[in-house]
Formats: sequence, C-alpha cells, structure tokens
Amino acid sequence: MKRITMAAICALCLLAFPQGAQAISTVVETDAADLVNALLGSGVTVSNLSLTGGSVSSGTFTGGVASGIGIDSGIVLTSGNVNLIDSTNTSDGSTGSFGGAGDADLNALVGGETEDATVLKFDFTTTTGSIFFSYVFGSEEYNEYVNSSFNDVFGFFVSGPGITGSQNIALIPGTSTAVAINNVNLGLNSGFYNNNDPGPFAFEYDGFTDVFTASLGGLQVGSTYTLKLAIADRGDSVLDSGVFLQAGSLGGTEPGEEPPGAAVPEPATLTLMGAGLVGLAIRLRSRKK
Ligand SMILES: [Ca+2]
Ligand SMILES: [Ca+2]
Ligand SMILES: [Ca+2]
Repeated sequence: MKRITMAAICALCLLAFPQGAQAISTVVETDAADLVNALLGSGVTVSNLSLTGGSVSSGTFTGGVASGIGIDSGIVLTSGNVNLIDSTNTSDGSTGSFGGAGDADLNALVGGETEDATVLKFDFTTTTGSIFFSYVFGSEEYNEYVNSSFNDVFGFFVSGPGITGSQNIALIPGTSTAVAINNVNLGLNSGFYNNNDPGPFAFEYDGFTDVFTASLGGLQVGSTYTLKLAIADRGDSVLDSGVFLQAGSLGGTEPGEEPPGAAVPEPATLTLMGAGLVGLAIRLRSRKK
C-alpha cells in the first residue's frame, strides 16, 4: 500500500513537469529485415533474419539527439510498447504487457525467469574480424525498482566458430558486467547513468545509460556467426525497458572510424513520423504468486 501511495505522489509530480517540444519519435516495425537493414553499416553482411516479440514491442525511432538520449535514429527493441516512448516523462510506470515468453539466455544473465522478451536474431559475416554497434538502454524500472527482483535485462549474444556457447557483448564499459537495472543506476556505475525522473529529457523512460559501443574482435573473416539481440522484463511483465540501437552502426569497424580503403558510409535517412500515444497509468503492479 505504501508503494502505491508513493507511486501516486510521483505520478502527480510527473504530470506537473513542463512538457518539452522535441520528444523522440517512434514507429512500430515488426519486419526483421527492415529492422536489421536500418541497423546495418559496412563490413558486415547478414542472413537468416528473425524477430519474436509483441505486436508493438519493436520499432524505429528518430529525434533521439533532440530528446537527449544521444543517438539520433535507429531501431528500438522493448519489453512492452514502443508507442509509449515518444513523449516527455508523463508516467512513472508506462507499461506494455503482451504476455510473451522470456528468453533462456536472458534468464541466465539475471539468474531467474524473464517475460515479454523481444528477440531480433540473424547470422552475419564480417570482413574485418570484428563487429561493432552503438546503443542506449533505458527503463521505467528506474529508480524505484533498482536492487529489486524487477531487474529488466537485455543482451547481445554472439555465437559461432571459436566461441563456446554464446558470448554477451552488452557490457558496462571496462567491465565484464551485463547492462541491467541493478548494474547501472544512480548508485552503481552512476557515471554511465542519466536520471530522467521526473525529467529533464523529452523521453518517457525514467532513466537511461550513456551511449555504449558493443564490440567483439577475434572473429574469423568470412565465417558465419549468429547475433541475437534480446530484451525482457524480469520479475513481472510490467514497466517497460528498451534498448535503442544506432542506425547504420552495425559494422566491421568502430563507429566513427573509416574502414580501410572504404568510403565513409552515408548515414541512413529515416523519415518517420511517430504516433503520439501517451501512457498515464499510475504504477500498480500485479505480482505473480
Ligand atoms: Ca512488458
Ligand atoms: Ca516514465
Ligand atoms: Ca519491467
């Protein structure tokens, strides 16, 4: 009861917060090829694309720099509803709950069952022996549910020749620690964390990371590997989390570096209009027995 009362007070604070004009814009996209093509840069080729998740749990976004998240455009995978993201922080607990299954690799990362997983998976080859891409992780679980069992998580899992099982390359910089609610927040690795509760960013999620680069070297040039991008709720299926991947950043060289003998790729132009659906739900959790 105390939790609900506090949530109601926080929600009123959020409603009173001034609304900005430059919110991030999102559009639902559930075609795996369209998502991967938006992410793809140079030095990597892809095949065997697949997407599992909810009907509105994946999409594209624009206006990310204006909103303050540090990546201007790209694709977004969530544990809920991408339509809830494109506003200022209007709710303390925006939720898309689609009754989806969890993901075994994510269960292993957090030591328990996950729910509402969205998984984009494909095979790739690299011309450089490496892969790179840039991303931001954000969540509605911040800051109230830090260090609780509601430890929403995502992972970028690479498998293939020379790799035992699968290797998660979504790590806090300079560590072997997975990026998750309980691992990067106001109290832990806070230098990589941006608080948005109740503002100031034109973005629904209550907190988010800096822009991180996922990378893996030592791959065999021309050999086929699998990359699985996965995100899910932990503890229950409510309060969304999302990972935002930069358009054109999946490539064989570090973002911002020109590959040997190649022209600098033109940034993909996305002309996408967002549908403005705003979640105003006060946080009321429905716990599993
Ligand atoms: Ca959910
Ligand atoms: Ca929020
Ligand atoms: Ca959640």
